[in-house]
Amino acid sequence: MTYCSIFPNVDKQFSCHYCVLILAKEPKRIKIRLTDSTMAILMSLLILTSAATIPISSSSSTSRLIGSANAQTEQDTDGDGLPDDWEENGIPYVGNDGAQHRYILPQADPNRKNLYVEVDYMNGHRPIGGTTVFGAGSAIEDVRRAFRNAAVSNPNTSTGITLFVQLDENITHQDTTTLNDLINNIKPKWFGTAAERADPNNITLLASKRMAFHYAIFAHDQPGNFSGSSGVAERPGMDFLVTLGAPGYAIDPVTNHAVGTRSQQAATFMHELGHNLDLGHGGGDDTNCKPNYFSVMNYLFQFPSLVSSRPLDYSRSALATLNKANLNESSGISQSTPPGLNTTYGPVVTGKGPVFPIAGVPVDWNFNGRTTDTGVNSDINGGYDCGSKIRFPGPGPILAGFNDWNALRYVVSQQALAAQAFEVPIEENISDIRQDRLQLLQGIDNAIQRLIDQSQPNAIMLKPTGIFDTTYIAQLLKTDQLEAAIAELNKLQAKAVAVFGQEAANREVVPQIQNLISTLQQEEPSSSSTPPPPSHHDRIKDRINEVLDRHIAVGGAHGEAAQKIKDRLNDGGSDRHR
Ligand SMILES: [Ca+2]
Ligand SMILES: [Ca+2]
Ligand SMILES: [Ca+2]
Ligand SMILES: [Ca+2]
Ligand SMILES: [Zn+2]
Ligand SMILES: [Zn+2]
Repeated sequence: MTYCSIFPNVDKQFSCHYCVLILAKEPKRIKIRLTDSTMAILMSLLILTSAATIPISSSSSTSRLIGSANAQTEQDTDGDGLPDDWEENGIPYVGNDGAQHRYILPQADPNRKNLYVEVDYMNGHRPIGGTTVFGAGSAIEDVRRAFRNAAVSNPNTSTGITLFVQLDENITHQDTTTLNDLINNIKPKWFGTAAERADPNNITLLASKRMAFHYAIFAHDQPGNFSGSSGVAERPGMDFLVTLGAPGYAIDPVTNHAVGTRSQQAATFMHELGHNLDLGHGGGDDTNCKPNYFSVMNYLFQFPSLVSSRPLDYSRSALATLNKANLNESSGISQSTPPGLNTTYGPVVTGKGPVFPIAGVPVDWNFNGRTTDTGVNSDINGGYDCGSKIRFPGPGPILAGFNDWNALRYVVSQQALAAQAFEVPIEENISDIRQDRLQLLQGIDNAIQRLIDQSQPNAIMLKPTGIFDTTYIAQLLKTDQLEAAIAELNKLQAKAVAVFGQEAANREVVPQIQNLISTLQQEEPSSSSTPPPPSHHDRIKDRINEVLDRHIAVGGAHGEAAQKIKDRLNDGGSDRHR
């Protein structure tokens, strides 16, 4: 397992690339395990004391009663990690009353795959759905649909997975949250519904629930160099965070709080859940930005910020392996499932990519205008935001295809969780989304240069006039002035058509311009032309200041005390949040 450490002083551009290894022997993690084993002892005691009323003949049936790891050896017809008995009758547990109870799994079917997630959300971060101006759709429903349409077959002859998302409760807002916070502080307090936690048998009830339910928090942001990262998850595991509250993510106009777009929420939820289900950024491996791996796990396709038409999906088939040291152009990228998906390859450098071919057709890997070369050596997944060494373009030249849906590990037992070390990569970041725009513009520059090189001398004459200079567009993109950028891109396209003709422009550059316009239209970021509205933290601070001012006005010792509090409040910097 790769060990990746946190680098304290890093270029912001790379701040999302790091991994942190959460060791199983990390003290707080151990605390959880102790709690679990204490719980197991407690449950065993409860079972022993109730032996008179419940027939128990061996320790193995004890285990089964409390739904331990032995459950894995029980019949699981549909292979979703939930024994048939749990799906038919509920997960068994013994309560304080000594009686056996069952935790009923909603919608469970022993002949169709089920997956369970409880979602709590920090104040202001309720997943988008139905009630906001972001649209009538729901981010969670987008993900449920993707699972319903999954490329997996079931014993009852249906296809797909029933994803049950329990959108539960609003929890206390905190500016930054780590995965360790989630595991050690938030989950013990907030896992389960209020009613479940109030149940007299809540300890064993919740222990049962957590054997089937993943736990997700829609939180604000992550600390330090992780700030701006879209999420974080155990791989494999049962817990994950979605963090789209950093400055620059789309703002909910009702609350004036950054929360991300519906598309970013759905994509990040599915990406982090994918890590829980044991997917890496390359599917079975961590090689990132593979053009032959069509999955929301791949940074090329997590957000629709590079390939605007990318489906919200895990990969449905394993495409042919690509060897960066020995590429065959006529073979291109093998056909995708569904066929004809848009992909992208690089390297993203002057004169090369990104370009956007579809799967199943020959590819000009070396950018020489022909698609007949063999033995090409080119860093085709390089130069993207996963193209640097720490972003895992891969240790060698081999880019393997992978079928995600066939490889999912649905639930991970508490014992397995406790025993493993987690490798936690830092995820796609708001600065990556901005960087993607510039990379798309780089692709447009390169395409125009190819058109100039291929075209008539009179077109070459146009080169020094600078009519295809994109510096101004780059400036607009860097400052989030996306509407103005779209207008300029439309002008650029009209110029390209006028100079090079419709056919050549359509071949090289119009699809690239349209792709960039489409990604910008989907991003709905805050406009930099209007200052960002104050966060709710700042508004609360303003209210406290108002109250303190009234006390200060009273004067005397009372006023002085209030003044001291006010000084401390305003020294203690909510700067980081703004
Ligand atoms: Ca099952
Ligand atoms: Ca099932
Ligand atoms: Ca809860
Ligand atoms: Ca070629
Ligand atoms: Zn927030
Ligand atoms: Zn990831």
